[in-house]
Amino acid sequence: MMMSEKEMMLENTVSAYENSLLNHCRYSMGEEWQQLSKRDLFQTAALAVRDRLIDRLIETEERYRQSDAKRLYYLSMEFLMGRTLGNSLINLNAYDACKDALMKLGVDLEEVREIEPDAALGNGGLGRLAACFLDSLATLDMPGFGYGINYEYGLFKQLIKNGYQKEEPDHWLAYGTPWQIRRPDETLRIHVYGRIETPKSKDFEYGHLWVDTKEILGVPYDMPIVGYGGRTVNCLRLYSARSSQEFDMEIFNNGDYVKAVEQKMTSETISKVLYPSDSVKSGRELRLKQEYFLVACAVRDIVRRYERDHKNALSKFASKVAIQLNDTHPALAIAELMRVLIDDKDLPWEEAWEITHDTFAYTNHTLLAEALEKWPVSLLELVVPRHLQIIKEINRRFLEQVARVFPDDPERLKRMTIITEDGESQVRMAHLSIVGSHSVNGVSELHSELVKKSLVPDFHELTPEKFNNKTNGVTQRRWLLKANPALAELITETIGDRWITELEELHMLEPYAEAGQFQQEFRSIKRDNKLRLAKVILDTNDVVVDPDSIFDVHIKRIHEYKRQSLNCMRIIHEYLSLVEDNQQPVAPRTYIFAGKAAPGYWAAKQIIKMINNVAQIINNDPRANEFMKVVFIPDYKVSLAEKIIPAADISEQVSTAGMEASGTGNMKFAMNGALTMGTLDGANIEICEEVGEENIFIFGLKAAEIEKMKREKSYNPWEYYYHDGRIKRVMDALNSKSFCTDENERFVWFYEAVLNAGDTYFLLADLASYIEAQERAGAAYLQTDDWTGKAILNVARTGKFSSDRTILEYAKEIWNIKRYMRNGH
Ligand code: 26V
Repeated sequence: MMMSEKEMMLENTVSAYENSLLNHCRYSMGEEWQQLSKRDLFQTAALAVRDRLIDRLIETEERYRQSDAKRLYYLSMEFLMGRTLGNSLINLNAYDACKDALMKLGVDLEEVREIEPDAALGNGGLGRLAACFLDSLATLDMPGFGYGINYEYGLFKQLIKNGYQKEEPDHWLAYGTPWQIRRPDETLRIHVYGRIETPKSKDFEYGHLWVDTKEILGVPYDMPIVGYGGRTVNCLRLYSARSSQEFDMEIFNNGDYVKAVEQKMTSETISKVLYPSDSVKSGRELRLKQEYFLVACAVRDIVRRYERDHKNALSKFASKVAIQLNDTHPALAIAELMRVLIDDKDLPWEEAWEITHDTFAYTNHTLLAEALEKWPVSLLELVVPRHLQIIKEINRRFLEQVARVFPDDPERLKRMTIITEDGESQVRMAHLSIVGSHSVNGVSELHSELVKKSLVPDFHELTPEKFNNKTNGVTQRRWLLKANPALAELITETIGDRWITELEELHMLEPYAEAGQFQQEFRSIKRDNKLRLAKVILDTNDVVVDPDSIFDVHIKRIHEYKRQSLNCMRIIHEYLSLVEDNQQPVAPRTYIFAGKAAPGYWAAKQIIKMINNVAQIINNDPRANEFMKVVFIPDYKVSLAEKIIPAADISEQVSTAGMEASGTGNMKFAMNGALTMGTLDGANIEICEEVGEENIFIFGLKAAEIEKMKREKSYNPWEYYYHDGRIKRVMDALNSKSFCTDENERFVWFYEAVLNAGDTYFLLADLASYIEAQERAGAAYLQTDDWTGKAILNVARTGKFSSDRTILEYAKEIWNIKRYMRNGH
């Protein structure tokens, strides 16, 4: 007799885990328990968890299929997943069962978890957002799936040598990963290069032939994504590039064995390495091939799945499929879907266009000019000639439409064209994304306004209904429940556990903000977290820090606009006030930095060096010792963030107003009871609205003020320099030998960039206001009960910033997808 689904599913009891562990030890690892190395132990535990994920993955897919559910596909070049073991156990509600089973076998789960390498398949905010979204989709029982690239090398490992960043490869797949299920049967053949042959017959209007192409195989690997409660397991499908056997054989048969192998290696480089830059434009052929590879695999897989479930009815495609473009990186998907519908499915242009436009939606994540993708027409011609042809036709029709609405306005056509003609001809991927989508969203209220008013005002004027805002969020399962188990437990004891899936419930903590007992427990948890971090700092930096000092934390990618340098200037100011003016800071502080610089971003790397030099001088000055310490913790990544954020008292969010699209770290800190020191930028504005002005430290110029100063060219940094002795002293120190421990004139570039090159990031304009806000924060910290109350209110009022809320908005307003609960839930 067949077993029912339910009977087949593995249980989450201690004894079931013990069984699984011992089974995998023997039959997957081929070892005896005592013989397992640390890494083997991780592998074994992961396999036991994976079995359970697979049971539920199969059940979930069946549920969606039976309901003929509309599906959302999230296309992203980056998914910054971090570690999976602890997170999956928590979401399966099996953490204690697995922990106890391991304990019975003499093993500590916490230690095993530390072995797992981070899946660092992303650079920063954009990639981590994608990971938080997948967690929310699964938790909400929604059919949402990720498509990405299975990079063999994730984001580089950062070492700090002599104060400088050094990069090392992150071969995270070196030992394989238990979290991926290889699906060779679903391998796809992708075509690149080649040329277009125009057939003679006229009735074949767009059906040109794309011939002489090279073929690459896309092999899918599925990572199960379990939602909280374990009911739903969705998946993230990552593609590895492999060479196509036939093609290699052809060269091989011609007798050139070495060339055949060479060819094989070239195909496989496509999924070799994640581009480590999050803004500086690359324009490189390999990056283009990566973007196209993702898009070609995803679109074909999506169409295939649709056709499997809906025989011969492509006209209904957009009612069953939504595709979200995570920035413009996968924008070629628009051309690829058009190509499939026209060339492979023989649909007329108009019909194909309607389907495409109704299927796609685009999220913009940055206004920085240098991060807006443009691809040279000549490169597209080489790599994807058929797609270029399609883009040209999209553009021709689009400009015709614009000219109808705004006749006799050639300047407007120039501003709006997808393909620029002046100088080197280029395709503007943002324009393509807007034209090919029915929705365009920014990631915070301010940012979405700026998208409409400054980035693409002409597009907003043409199709205002497309534009909308979806303020980012983060998953409280990873960033509170998992990262801060003690605080999570205190919250659950106090208000119950519904906050885990409905973060607005945290409001129920408000009445406890001033309660003595609660405050005391809250403080003691924060102190434990600080102790735990102090230990990490001792291990990595060999610096002793005081857990009773203010932990003032600035962690994120290193970027000039994020202004780690502003923080650094403020620290120098505080240090000089101490040693030269004998002015002691009101409360001792530990300044904590972490973050990676793009390997080719010189200024960002110099900022790392500056922080490390300042750290060295200050940490070795006995006069400063009891008041301040500065540490730069190397190799920032998701698993390190999970240790740092719960230990923070102050969260530094100090970008030049108007430049940080949203920020998501800001939300994680507030959720863990750190007070934000921030400018009115990105989501800081909304955090301020939620937590209240009295529970946040806001300083600096506003976006509109900066915009005005830029427009009127009225900003002169020298005025601030001469007008404020504190500012002059800091700048002069950087221009002198004071912080050049080893190399003279190391920071003269900075003095020049700020004073003689216009101070692009308005550092001097904001420094005085920043210093004053920090003094207020220092004084406030001494009012222990008040401070704790503010910290608790920050936790209580961050309900809005759950990615569950964000996903529900996308689902309702853009994707039109629903929840599909398992029977009985
Ligand atoms: C651009 C490029 C250009 C070509 C090379 C590779 C590459 C990789 C990434 C990017 C764009 C990065 C944009 C980004 O990460 N934006 C961040 O998105 C977060 C999530 O919405 C948001 O919180 C941050 O404020 C925003 O900076």
